[in-house]
Amino acid sequence: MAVERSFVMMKPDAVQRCIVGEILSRFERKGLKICALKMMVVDRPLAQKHYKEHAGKLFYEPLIRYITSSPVVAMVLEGEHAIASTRRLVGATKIEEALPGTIRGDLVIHTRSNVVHASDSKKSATREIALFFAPDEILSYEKDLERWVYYE
Ligand code: 3AN
Repeated sequence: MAVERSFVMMKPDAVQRCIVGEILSRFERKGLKICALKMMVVDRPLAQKHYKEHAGKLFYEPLIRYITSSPVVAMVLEGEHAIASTRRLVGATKIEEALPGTIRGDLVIHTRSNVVHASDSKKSATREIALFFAPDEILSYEKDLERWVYYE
């Protein structure tokens, strides 16, 4: 089984709009395991590292301002194909392409304030998890219901 870990972040607008529970619940219902979870303020240096591939783009400064504007909830989610699965649950970046049923398709109307981030590849997941979490903040544990989530 290809068990992966993804970095997922509920962004400032998710906290301000009181939809953290709704978003978290969608990941939990899918069967993803929460291995780390914390509320924090993203400072500018961390925001710049996280969004380094967007440096210089027109939306870069507003993006940094937005992600540092209010607390976020950062998480590590684990499961079979967790990276692709979380991206599909999250939905497309361009909001006009985010399908109903996805988090963005159901809860977002504007591309910048798109409530949630999820790693887009194994490389990004490894990098982003290390940026936001110390190794001892990430827990490995068994859940009894896993035999029902992963029935063999
Ligand atoms: P995703 O969050 O779907 O991985 P990225 O990494 O391409 O998307 O973009 C990071 C963030 O930058 C997006 N979540 C969104 O907040 C913002 N963003 C991306 N493209 C645009 C755009 N064209 N206009 C405004 N903001 C954007």
